[in-house]
Amino acid sequence: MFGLFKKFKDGFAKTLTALSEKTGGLFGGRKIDASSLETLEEALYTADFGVETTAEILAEIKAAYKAEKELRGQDAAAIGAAVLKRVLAGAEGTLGVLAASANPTVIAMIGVNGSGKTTTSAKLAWRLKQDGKTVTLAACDTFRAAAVEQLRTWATRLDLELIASHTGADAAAVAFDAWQAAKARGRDYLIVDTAGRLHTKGHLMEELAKIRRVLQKNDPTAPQHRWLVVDGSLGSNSIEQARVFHQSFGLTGLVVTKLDGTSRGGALVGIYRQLKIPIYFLGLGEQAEDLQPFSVDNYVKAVFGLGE
Ligand SMILES: Nc1nc2c(ncn2[C@@H]2O[C@H](COP(=O)(O)OP(=O)(O)OP(=O)(O)O)[C@@H](O)[C@H]2O)c(=O)[nH]1
Ligand SMILES: [Mg+2]
Repeated sequence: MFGLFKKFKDGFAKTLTALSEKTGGLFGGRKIDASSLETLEEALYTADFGVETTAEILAEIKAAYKAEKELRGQDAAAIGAAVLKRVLAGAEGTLGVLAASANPTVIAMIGVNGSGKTTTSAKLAWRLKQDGKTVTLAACDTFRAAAVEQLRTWATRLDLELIASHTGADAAAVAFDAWQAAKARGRDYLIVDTAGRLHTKGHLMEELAKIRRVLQKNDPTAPQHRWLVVDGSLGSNSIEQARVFHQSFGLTGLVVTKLDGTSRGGALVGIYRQLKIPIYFLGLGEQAEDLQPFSVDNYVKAVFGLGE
């Protein structure tokens, strides 16, 4: 759909601009030559596509160039897009698979400080509501002062149902109560916002484990989704923290945020390549509608300037 693609196109505009500036507009249609191949390699690397993916893209473009000296930039972009699609095979998360089996289906947002958990929780609740689902939000960041208010502000603005306590309250108790409320009201989804924590801080990681244990008293399969919210503008630096979160909680999905603000939009390729955890949504801006379901097709077209 054009509207969806436009979101991706706008969201990845900085990445595309950086790529085309560095390569002197290579994807615009001019002929490939040895030096443009070199600048392309550098540009892909700078945009954080990673060493392996960059090498694979270059190898295929070089092979095509060897066979066809009249190869144009657009052909190179199409080859790059095909490689990316192959690398990202299986990367699209599909929500809803579990939705019929668990009521409510619980989605826990976890991650380091400032990655976008609270914003993503609100945006996702709004999106599900637009889709006709019923949703409860649980304000389980009781650690940071003003965290509950931040989520409440979103909930008020978007008319979302919120279960919250006060700063300093037991986060697991809030999760338990929120689940009970969502159950009693027959809600489809419960979205649990949690406090930001460094993956290296044991006691904070233990709090997450407690939230999970307490939710499991209500439903042994909860939280069905354990999503790591990753700041995409930090690039591939997020891979190591993701590994640690994955070891502790068995992540089921990723949300990559702030991709609109960076020219390193290739980072999600490296993140997926290393972790092989499906990406459900991308954060492409600060408004509610800027949380977009991850589409490999749209992503690939947007970063390489293909499509309408
Ligand atoms: N441009 C842009 N900004 C975003 C996006 N997602 C989140 N932000 C901004 O990033 C900042 C941090 O977002 P939060 O949702 O508060 O992050 P958090 O993970 O809940 O932070 P803590 O609870 O402190 O750990 C806010 O200013 C958000 O508006 C995005 O996709 N694009
Ligand atoms: Mg937060």
